This record gives sequence, structure tokens and C-alpha cells, in this order.
Amino acid sequence: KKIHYIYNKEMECMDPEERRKLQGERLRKTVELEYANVPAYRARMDEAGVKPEDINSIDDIVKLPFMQKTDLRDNFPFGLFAADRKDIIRIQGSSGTTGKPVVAGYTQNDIDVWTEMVARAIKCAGGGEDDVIQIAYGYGLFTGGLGAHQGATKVGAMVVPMSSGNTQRQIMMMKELGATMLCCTPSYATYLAETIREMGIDPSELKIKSGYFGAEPWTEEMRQHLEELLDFDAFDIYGLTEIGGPGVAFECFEKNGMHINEDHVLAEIIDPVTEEPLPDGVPGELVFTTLTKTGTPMIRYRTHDICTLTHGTCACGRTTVKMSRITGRTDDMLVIRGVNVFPSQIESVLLGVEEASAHYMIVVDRVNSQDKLTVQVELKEDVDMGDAAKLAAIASRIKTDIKQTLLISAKVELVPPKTIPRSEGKAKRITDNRHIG
Ligand code: ADP
Ligand code: K
Ligand code: ZN
Repeated sequence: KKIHYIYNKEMECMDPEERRKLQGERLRKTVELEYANVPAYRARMDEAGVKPEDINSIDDIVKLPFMQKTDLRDNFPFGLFAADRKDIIRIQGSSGTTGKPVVAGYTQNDIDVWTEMVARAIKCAGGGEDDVIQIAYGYGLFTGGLGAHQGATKVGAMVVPMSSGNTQRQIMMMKELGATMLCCTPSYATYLAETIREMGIDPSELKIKSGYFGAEPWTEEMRQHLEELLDFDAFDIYGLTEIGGPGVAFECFEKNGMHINEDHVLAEIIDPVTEEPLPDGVPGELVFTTLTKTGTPMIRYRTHDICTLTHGTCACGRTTVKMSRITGRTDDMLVIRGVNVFPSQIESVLLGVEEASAHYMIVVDRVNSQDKLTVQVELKEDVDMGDAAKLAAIASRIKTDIKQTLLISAKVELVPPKTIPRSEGKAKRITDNRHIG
């Protein structure tokens, strides 16, 4: 039975015309703040010949230059902060990047906005003060744990801050405390659910009724599998550190798209090549502009995530635009166990290994619902393939370097010279067997 709970009717069910007006006003304010306080973006606007006064409605957004992840890296750590340093009360960062990570600064206002966005999601799935909400996202710089925690606290639930890992203990607590909701990555949720079954626990012995799962792509098939295992409702939740973490968009009981919190973020879909806006239903790159953030506001931030948008009133009563599942990325970033991995990072590790050639293949599989990363490395011609001890030492060194650089474990397979397929065009460095999208 579908019940439509709505946390903030005024904002979530607002008349679309009225909302456009509100968005226009907030956009102007954001642009003024950015122009006054962020020299890197001011320079970009000057170059494009656009001033804050030129932004009088959301239709004017097309005049504004885009922002990219490289802007965050180039201005690391504080270059894009629009607020006074004393007003920044939190730093959150992206999960998987090496070297200079991507960080965002949050003012009290930004934390409140983020909390409200996640509270809307949790309420939407039926969460409230009678609920026991187990958070099995990692806590830390990663936005998953704290984001879910704040939202669950806001709706008055009894929050269990488990963080990720310790699977048997998670399940014991889930049972003993009578957790009614679960928040974690979809792959971890599946692993938990499968372990629950393996332990001989029937879902009826648990009180779990629903959960929010995000931070990585997943499929409708995975939802069905998960819902069957736990006999509950599994919902998708989307977000990214740069825009404010999880809760930027969340699914309602209709389960056919995620409602974007449009009073706080403005979404566009563009053609990633021409940068022209695309209409509803046409897949393209998702672009976000924050409308209420004051710490690190973002204007036309290119997410590299591919999806479609659908406007209109949902059966749940919300009038906010819905985004489809993410079906792919415009760059070669892989999301492995929620951690962002670029093939170039693996390449740079291999470049530092004397015996390794520049030829490699990254293989990603899903085994027992967990992502498994294998790196096949072609050895240089002069390496003695008969020296097993030496080979083991090389493999182990590469494994350690990958772990240190990317913060995730990989299996390393050394292969003889000239065995990795060569390419004449774009090199194919990735074999992703997870069938996503
Ligand atoms: P986090 O640290 O929360 O993982 P990142 O900024 O590192 O945040 O990663 C954000 C990226 O994760 C998004 O741009 C998107 O590619 C992916 N992502 C987040 N939520 C989802 C989701 N529900 N479905 C698909 N991909 C998602
Ligand atoms: K991620
Ligand atoms: Zn809806």
C-alpha cells in the first residue's frame, strides 16, 4: 500500500510557476554572492561578459559559465568558499579521489538545508519519531553517514549510527534494537540482506520496513532482489559532495524517478558536447546550481552523470522535477563500492613500478553483491616470468600502492608481455561486468 508522506508540503508541492519565481530570486542572490566573494568565478563571468544584474529569472541561467570538478581541484582547499572562514562549520569531502580531494565547506545554513533535504527523503519513506533508523553508510568526510544521520535525527527517529562494516554485528543490532529503516549503499544493503538470509534469519524476525540507498549506481533488478530478500521498500537517493551530499534527490513510493529538492537546487540537462540544454525525456548530462548554499555555492556544476528529467505533478502530490536513475557517466570514472576511481589513478600507480609496462586492464565484477576490482598488468619484456617469488613481490607491491592511493583493495594479476589487447583509437582500459545502466 502506497502512502504519501510529505515533510514540507509548501516547498515540495508548490505551484511550479511560483517555484520558478522563487528559484529566480535565489539564483540572483547566489550569483551575487559568488561574484562578490569567489574571484575564480568572477573572472569566468567577466570573461563571458555577464554581470549579476543580468540574472533576473531562471531563464537567464544559460548566460552563466559552467563549473567543473577541476575548478574544485584547482582552487583546493578554500578557493571556492564564498563565506567567511569563521562561518564555515564543517568540511565534507568526496570519497575516492587521490592527491587533492574535493572538499566543500558548510555554513550552519548549509547544514540546515542539507538536513532538511534528507529529512524530506526519510519522511517520504515513512520515517518519523517511532522509527529506529540504522545508518550503515560510512561516517567521516564522506557525506553518506553524517547526511543520513542528520536527516534521521531531524524527523525525530531513534538513530543508530553503526557506520559501515562489521556485518554480523550490524545484523545483531538490527534485530535487537528493532531497526525499522536502513540507510547505506545499495551494494552494502544487498550484502547485508544476503548475510541475513545466510544466518537463517527470516525477514519477519526483523522490523525493517524501508530504506534509502545511494552514493553509487544501481539497477531496478537490484532493487527487486533487495526487496525480495528483506520484504521491504527500497528507495533510491542521489547526491554529490559538491552540491550538498545525499538528499539532493530522492524517490517516493511511486518508485519511478527521484524528486529533486528544487527550492534548494536547480537542475538542468545538457548535451555534454554542445552544452545546449535538452528537453524532458532526452538523456544528457545533469547540471546543478545551488540556490541556498552560502559556504561553497555552485553554479551550473557539471556532474558528468547521465540521466533524464521529467516535469509534472507526481501521483504522490509533489510538483518537483524527477530525475531518472543515473545510466552512465560522461567521463571514465568508475564507482567501486561507493568510491570514485579514475583509470588514470591506477595508471599513475603502475607508472611508478619499474617492471610494469604501460598496458593494463581494469576489470570490475560483482561477486556476492560486492564490487570486486582486478587490475591486470602487463609486465615488461625483460621480466623473468619464471621467477615466481619475484612476481609475487611485484604483485604485492602494486596491490599496496593501489590501496594507498585509491583507498580500495584490488586483486593484481601479472600477465606476460603483449597479452593486453592494443587499440588504435581510444584505449579500452575498463571491463565492467556489473551490467549497470
Ligand atoms: P560521495 O562522497 O557521496 O560518494 P561523491 O561526490 O564522491 O559523493 O560521488 C557522487 C557521485 O556518486 C555522483 O556524481 C554519482 O556519480 C554517484 N551517485 C551518488 N548517488 C547515486 C545514485 N543514487 N545513483 C547513481 N549514482 C549515484
Ligand atoms: K560516490
Ligand atoms: Zn512522487
